[in-house]
Amino acid sequence: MVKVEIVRGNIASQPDIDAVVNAANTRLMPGSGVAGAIHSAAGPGLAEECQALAPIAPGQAVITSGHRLPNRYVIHCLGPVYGVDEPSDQLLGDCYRNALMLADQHQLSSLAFPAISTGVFGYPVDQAADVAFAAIAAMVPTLRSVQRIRLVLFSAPDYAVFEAALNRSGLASTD
Ligand code: AR6
Repeated sequence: MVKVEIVRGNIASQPDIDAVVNAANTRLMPGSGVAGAIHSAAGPGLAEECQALAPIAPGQAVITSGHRLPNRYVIHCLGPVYGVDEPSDQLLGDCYRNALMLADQHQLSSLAFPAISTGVFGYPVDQAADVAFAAIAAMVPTLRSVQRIRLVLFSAPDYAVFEAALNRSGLASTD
């Protein structure tokens, strides 16, 4: 049974989770928003490890260790720039699918995502939420190791949008 949950908070402060997902840039370097929070909490060792894995393409995911984060791993996903990288819904779904596949391959039991592409990359939050939960719902039956999937929303309005989408998706747990 896979539990899908949403919380309001900071992706860099999820100590009970095996891997956090970074809303990365193609060079896997520190940036603003999620990438800034993750790299500053992880320390410079993360950017050093990332150098060998860059560049990545929209929809792709790569895994590194968590360095000084409270998590064992970081899974870096490059979301689509809305209106530029097309088809954007497919590419955004690929981020969630590829991150979940990597987590399962590494036998992780829990993974936390931010709302990929909804900041600097301009993806409308309501559409991004539906894409995220559709991709997660399609992956859940294939997962062997992952048991907990958390979406971490920074703002109260984004949390409300993701809460409504989670309820529509049929993934909301009943406990
Ligand atoms: N924890 C959780 N969510 C956050 C946090 C945080 N600490 N900070 C921001 N958000 P963004 P993108 C929310 O811009 O759109 C970077 O500079 C934010 O409110 O981080 O995929 C990279 O280097 C928004 O809803 O990611 C790339 O160049 C969501 O997380 C580019 O921006 C994603 O915002 C990636 O853009």
